[in-house]
Amino acid sequence: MIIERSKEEILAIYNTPLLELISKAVEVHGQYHKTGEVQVSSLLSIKTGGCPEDCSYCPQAARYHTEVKVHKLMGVEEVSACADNAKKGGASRMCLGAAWREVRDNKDFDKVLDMVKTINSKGLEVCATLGMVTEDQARRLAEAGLYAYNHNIDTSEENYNNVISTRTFDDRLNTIKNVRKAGLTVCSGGIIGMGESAEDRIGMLYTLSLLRPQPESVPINALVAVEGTPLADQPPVPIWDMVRMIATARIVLPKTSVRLSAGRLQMSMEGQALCFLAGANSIFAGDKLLTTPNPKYNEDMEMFKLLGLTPKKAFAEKPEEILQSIYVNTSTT
Ligand code: SAM
Ligand code: DTB
Ligand code: SF4
Repeated sequence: MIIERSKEEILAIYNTPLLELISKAVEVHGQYHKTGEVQVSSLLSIKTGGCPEDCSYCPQAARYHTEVKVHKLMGVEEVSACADNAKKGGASRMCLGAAWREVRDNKDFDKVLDMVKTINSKGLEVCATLGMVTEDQARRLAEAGLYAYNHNIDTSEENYNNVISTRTFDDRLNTIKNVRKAGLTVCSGGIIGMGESAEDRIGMLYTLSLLRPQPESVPINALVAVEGTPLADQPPVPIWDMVRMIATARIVLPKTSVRLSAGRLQMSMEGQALCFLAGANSIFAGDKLLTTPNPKYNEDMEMFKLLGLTPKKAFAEKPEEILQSIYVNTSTT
């Protein structure tokens, strides 16, 4: 059963003495998840840079002078080859990212729909993060076999305008609603390490925890501070904050897949082990995230071996109605 908690209650959980917090998170994790199983997800930037938005953490915003090279939308064949590689490497989920403010109904979108169809037919969970979508666009993605749509709320409602000014917190929630209406699973989380307060971190988890159903997937990113962005000089996130954030997410979003996302390059293996213990269900594997470096694939596989982790299979917890639509889609293609 999902317990509705106030911000104060969530803050109290976040501020629990660390070992007690981890111990509570371990208990919830064991109740709802297969401990020792971690999903390997693959991330691919299908359209890079040149984005009109002003997200202050993002190296892909056209207005900041970063080293990111603009790249137009990739071809379906190339994306299909990347999916084959990801699958060979043990990935069961693939996330396609595009540096768009929103999806437009044009040839590029048709191409993305083809990418989704192709990757879905390989038996991978396909996730996409393409900016704002209408209900109709979300439905077309669902029909193409999309499993999840990622659209992060990034921070608390109160802090949102300090981070992004070209769209509102409500715009984000509205896209999440559209995604839900189309029958897709929701992936929405945020970033820590942008100079936000503990209350902002909790405000973000509070908003996510109130969604009904709660998001199936919540990525927790540690800021990757990129030269040229307004947040370039932010100090790295202490590992203890990451562990607290993951453990708190685990407790207030008991059924959700909590994803240890960006920022692992700065984390020790011991630190990551604590994150898995505290309830992290997934990592992005591969030498690159969207535009920034990620730990080497072989090192991650060594970490799995050392910690006794096994990669999770695709569609392990798929809601019944989405499973049915996948079977319909794959049987007609
Ligand atoms: N343009 C789409 C959008 O904003 O929804 C999709 C791509 S965007 C890069 C996806 C998410 O990546 C952002 O919402 C943010 O949470 C995360 N992200 C971007 N840059 C990051 C950074 N430097 N460090 C950590 N996370 C980052
Ligand atoms: C998410 O929450 N994190 C991923 C995925 N969703 C799309 C993106 C991380 C991007 C990190 C910065 C970069 O590599 O450009
Ligand atoms: Fe554009 Fe997404 Fe980066 Fe914001 S986070 S600048 S919307 S690519």
